[in-house]
Amino acid sequence: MRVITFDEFIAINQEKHPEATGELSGLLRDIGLASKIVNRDLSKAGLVDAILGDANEINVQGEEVKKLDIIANEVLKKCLQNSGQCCGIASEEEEDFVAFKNRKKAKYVVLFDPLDGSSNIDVIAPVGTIFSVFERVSKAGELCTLEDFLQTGEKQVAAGYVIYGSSTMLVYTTGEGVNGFTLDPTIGEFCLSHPDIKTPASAKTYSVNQGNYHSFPENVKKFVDYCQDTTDKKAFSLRYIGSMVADFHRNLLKGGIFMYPATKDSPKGKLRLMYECNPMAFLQEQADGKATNGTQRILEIVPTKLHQRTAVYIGSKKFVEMLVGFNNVTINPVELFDFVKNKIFSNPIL
Ligand code: AHM
Ligand code: MG
Repeated sequence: MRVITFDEFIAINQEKHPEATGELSGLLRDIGLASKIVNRDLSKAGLVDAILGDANEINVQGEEVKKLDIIANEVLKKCLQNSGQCCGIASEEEEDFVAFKNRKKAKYVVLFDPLDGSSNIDVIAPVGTIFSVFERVSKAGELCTLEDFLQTGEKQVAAGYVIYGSSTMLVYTTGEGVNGFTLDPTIGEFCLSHPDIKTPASAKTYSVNQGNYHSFPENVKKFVDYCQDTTDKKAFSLRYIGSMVADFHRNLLKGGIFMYPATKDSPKGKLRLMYECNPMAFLQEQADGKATNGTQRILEIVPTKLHQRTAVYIGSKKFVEMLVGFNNVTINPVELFDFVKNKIFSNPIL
């Protein structure tokens, strides 16, 4: 079977668009390169902790040992600045956006979470890099501005993530479907392994930090009750890693719903609109799924600040519709199954 690398795939797609200048292609290739560097550094994470010392300590070479999320942030920032196609970045790890003074002519801004779920590194669970690309709205030739970053998710021109797990995989969209590439470490290339990913419309996996149950909104409680209700022999499975990229990736491929509602500790939701929810929502919609904050499509939320948080419910279409439907239900959990069967699905999933 012929192997198609990520770079090749981007070039093939570019040819389908005679108007394309190659700038976005170049930018995506540079994000691919940055993620390979992050992947290399992550593979040494155990060694760094055990042998070289923790963050804020000095290693044997007399250098400060940095936390991996700081390293990942620096790697992405440098690769994007070198890229020539990016006039500025905003990162979950930076307080403010960074305008690249030497890249005033570049067309794109990139927002990213350099290492999502980084608390999982200590226990060798999967983590990821999430990115979101917008075309700037300010004038090329000048420094980019906050307005370039604070655009609604609908305006994204590309988005994706890299999951560093048992394999490393890059998944991205430019609005023409979702494709996944697995890193072949022997040749150092991301190779097309998951073409045209579509999420099953319904499934039996739900992902949520159920420890927060008592502070969930009522509809989320009802939904969780429904998933646990055994009266009709349903077999839902709770799967929650606590690393959005990993939970999202599983549900994207197999179907399911990922939820992070507003809770007592995070009254506006925990996850960030610009670095986590928007890019994942773009991918999920391109894979035939849905993403909402409970009342509004994630991609339509008008951002007011870079680090804005939101509740998020994302995944298989029917699951997300069911959850939103529970907003209007006042019946008890035992009756929920009938409600779902009669009111939400014309063809029941079960
Ligand atoms: P981070 O960006 O600081 O790593 O935090 C985001 C992570 C997500 O990956 C994950 O879905 C969520 O936090 C888990 O939160 P919790 O431990 O509250 O369930
Ligand atoms: Mg994160």
